[in-house]
Amino acid sequence: MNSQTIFITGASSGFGAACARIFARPGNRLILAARHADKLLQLQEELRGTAAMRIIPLDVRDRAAVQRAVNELPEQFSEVDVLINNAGLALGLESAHQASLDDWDTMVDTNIKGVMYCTRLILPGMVERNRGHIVNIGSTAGSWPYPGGNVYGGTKAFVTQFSRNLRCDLIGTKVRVTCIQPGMAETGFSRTRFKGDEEKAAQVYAGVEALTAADIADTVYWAVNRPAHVNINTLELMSIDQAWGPFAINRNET
Ligand code: NDP
Ligand code: 8X3
Repeated sequence: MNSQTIFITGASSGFGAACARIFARPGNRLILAARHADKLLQLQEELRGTAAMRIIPLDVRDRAAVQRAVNELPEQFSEVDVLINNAGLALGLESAHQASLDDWDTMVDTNIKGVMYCTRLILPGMVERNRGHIVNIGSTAGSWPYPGGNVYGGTKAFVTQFSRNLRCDLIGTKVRVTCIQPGMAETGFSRTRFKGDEEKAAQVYAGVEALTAADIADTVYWAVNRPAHVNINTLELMSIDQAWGPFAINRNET
């Protein structure tokens, strides 16, 4: 396998950290971005001696900061081969009439705008080199509705359609685009969704053999390492313990 430069957003936890681990191979260069620099430093320490690594404390909602991060990449890291747009979150599970507008703003700013900024700022180099791969982390929530999924699911539907539209724009180049859509996976996701309530977060996975972060990283790695002429467009995966339910029916009293 050729050596690659891989830019991973949300590398401080869950899928992003697992992607860092799987791509940490000799010859590769990893750019690990997230807000929590302490966790990135820990990961860098864990992976010492594997790949070349650059950590970037970054809030993907901050367009100017994303621009700076890309502009200031040292030469060795400047030709990004793989961008993994993974940073993202769900906040709350309330119905639309009760949910927090601040939470909605944060999800839109992170899951939509963060993906837009990183893609728009890294993509020109890929097109210029006629080489690259953008992997967007969508979700089953972007295709399948559930109560309380309102804006989170909406942001992930954006990720799916943005990925497809990128493919249309990039036809004629060798730049690939993949949208990975995982179902429930046990990471920091539910802790964040329930704002630090560990008990509520644990209930989500109780008795379920959920997907793991390593499962997702393995899938990303597989998609990226297909032959250069093969583009995995969309890939949905779930735990064997998860499936769809029936439509909800409201039965009125007779
Ligand atoms: P985690 O909470 O474990 O990780 C989320 C990552 O996103 C963290 O590294 C966090 O880093 C980063 N992040 C959040 N906000 C920002 C921001 N503004 N700027 C930069 N980084 C940010 O959850 P997962 O690993 O599960 O989530 C990763 C992605 O996978 C998300 O997009 C999520 O929506 C998606 N997903 C998750 C599923 C699941 O069931 N777990 C299923 C389907 C999709 P930091 O806080 O340091 O900034
Ligand atoms: C995360 C999976 O089902 O909690 O995207 O929305 S779910």
